Amino acid sequence: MSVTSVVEKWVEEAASLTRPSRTVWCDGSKTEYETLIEAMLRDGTLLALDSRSYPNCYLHRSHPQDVARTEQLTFICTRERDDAGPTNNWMAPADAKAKAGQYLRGSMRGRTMHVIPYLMGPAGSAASRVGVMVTDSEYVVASMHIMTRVGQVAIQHMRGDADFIAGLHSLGDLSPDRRLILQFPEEKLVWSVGSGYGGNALLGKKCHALRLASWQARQEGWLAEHMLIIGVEDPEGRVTYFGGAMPSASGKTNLSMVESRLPGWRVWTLGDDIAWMWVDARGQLRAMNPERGVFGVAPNTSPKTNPNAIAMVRSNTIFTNVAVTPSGEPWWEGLTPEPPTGLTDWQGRPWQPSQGPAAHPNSRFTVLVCQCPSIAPNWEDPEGVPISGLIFGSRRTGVIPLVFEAFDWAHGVFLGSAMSTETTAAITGKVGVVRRDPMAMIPFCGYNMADYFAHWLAMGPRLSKPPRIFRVNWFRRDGDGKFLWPGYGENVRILKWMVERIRGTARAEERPIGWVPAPGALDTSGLDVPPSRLAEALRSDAGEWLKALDELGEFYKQFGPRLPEPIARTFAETRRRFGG
Ligand code: SAT
Ligand code: MN
Repeated sequence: MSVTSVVEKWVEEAASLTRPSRTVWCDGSKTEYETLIEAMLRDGTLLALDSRSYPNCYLHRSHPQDVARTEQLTFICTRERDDAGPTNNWMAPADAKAKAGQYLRGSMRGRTMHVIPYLMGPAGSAASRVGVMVTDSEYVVASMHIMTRVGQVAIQHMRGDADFIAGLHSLGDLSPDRRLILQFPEEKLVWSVGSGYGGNALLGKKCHALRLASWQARQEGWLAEHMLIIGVEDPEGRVTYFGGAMPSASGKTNLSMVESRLPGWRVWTLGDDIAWMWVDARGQLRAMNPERGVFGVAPNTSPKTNPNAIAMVRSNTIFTNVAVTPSGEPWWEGLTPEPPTGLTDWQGRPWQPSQGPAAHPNSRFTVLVCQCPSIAPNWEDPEGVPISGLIFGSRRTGVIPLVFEAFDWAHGVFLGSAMSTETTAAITGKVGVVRRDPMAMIPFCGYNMADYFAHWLAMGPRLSKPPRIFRVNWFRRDGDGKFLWPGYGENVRILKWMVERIRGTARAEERPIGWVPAPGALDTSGLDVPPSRLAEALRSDAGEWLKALDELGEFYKQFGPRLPEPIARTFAETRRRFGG
């Protein structure tokens, strides 16, 4: 493989720090993938699953203390603390390197360092970007094969000798005490040590495609977002494209491949986690998925909740931290109504129901997105797809209605900035705690969040027809704790309303928070949701909202004068509309 001298020099530097016994350059070939799998089957890193029902599927069990992203160990390392902003952990670059350097010095002794040139985005796209990561984990190499485009194709897309994000990853000793995930946006650099799991270790994903890409996107005038991309096709065959931001493990993958329950309507999958978006010469927002695979949450994925995902993971899939049946099939909570007998849990122990879940709540499947039955034929279009609507969704038991639409672009940006959500097992820490998560980017925005809001606001005037912005909450419950809306396949009814809003045909009522579906405007045909229950799902209570706005005001305070004026103004207007 021909690489630039800058890449070679950086790889040599990484090797002189970590001291691997050999260095292997990855070419991304099928043979390379198979060789890695065989090696991991031999040393126990992977276990083969039943080859008849799950051909080419494997199970990996991670270290029990390395099962999710660790945000408290994740840092943005800019020269100026203010450039990371109050919502990010910050470390000065020199301090960060000194600290992580201790863990990385000699960390690859006796091991192989794999060099992975990877491309984020489809071949031939001006929006695609290159990364080069090194790692001492074969599991990470195999996962990167699935999640990104590895090999010469990456090098070919470099627009200069130094046009790449450099990523240094080492497992270290996997102890959380010696774990750091460090982003250096000014140096286009990532250092990650001490974790082999997910977004901590597959550096193309959150570290590159969100934290560093969001920094670059701001400088260059585009957006790197924690968003799915879907195309919603109506019965006449017209497709309307949406981007949708939702926090980790809150239904983004399910919505991205949702099987429509409305006759004639269907949803095409283009991406399930990350969208890169830019404004084209005509002022149209366009989006593409920089990834090639899905790293999806297994628990609660079932033929009912996500039939396309179930079909997608029946071959060529790496499962991580799921349980196994006696016949060697993967299993997780929710896959079947009752757990099969004789399960082995995610740590390889015989499972008893009294021990808690058999699969880890953040167990995952890693698989090519093109294996999804609903994959859009144009998902790799180098020009991306035109986006007509943006969706902000979070997980809230109360307060936030099922769906409503922003008055305009700036109001939509305000709604995104106001998002809060109940935490999930995708991050270490307590589950179910409400936390602020603007645009579902709190763990992933690589710079000062106040500047991020300003960047979003500045995109508006550049758009000839700004996408409509919608807020959704599938997770609202009634007084008895029951979900007010059935969700999953029925969410297509909400998407239909959005398409009709974009076309100007769906009716809505003006409320202090935005446009809410008018009675009868949401298609509930054949659905057992009485109008009163729907009204409850759509309700916005002034008392609840004023309290929520107080909490939001507290959150905004930390940004001081850096909070953009239109956000502060829209916040004040919303309070006023509620009589506050
Ligand atoms: O582990 S990841 O960060 O890739 C998954 C997620 O939390 O979205
Ligand atoms: Mn995600």
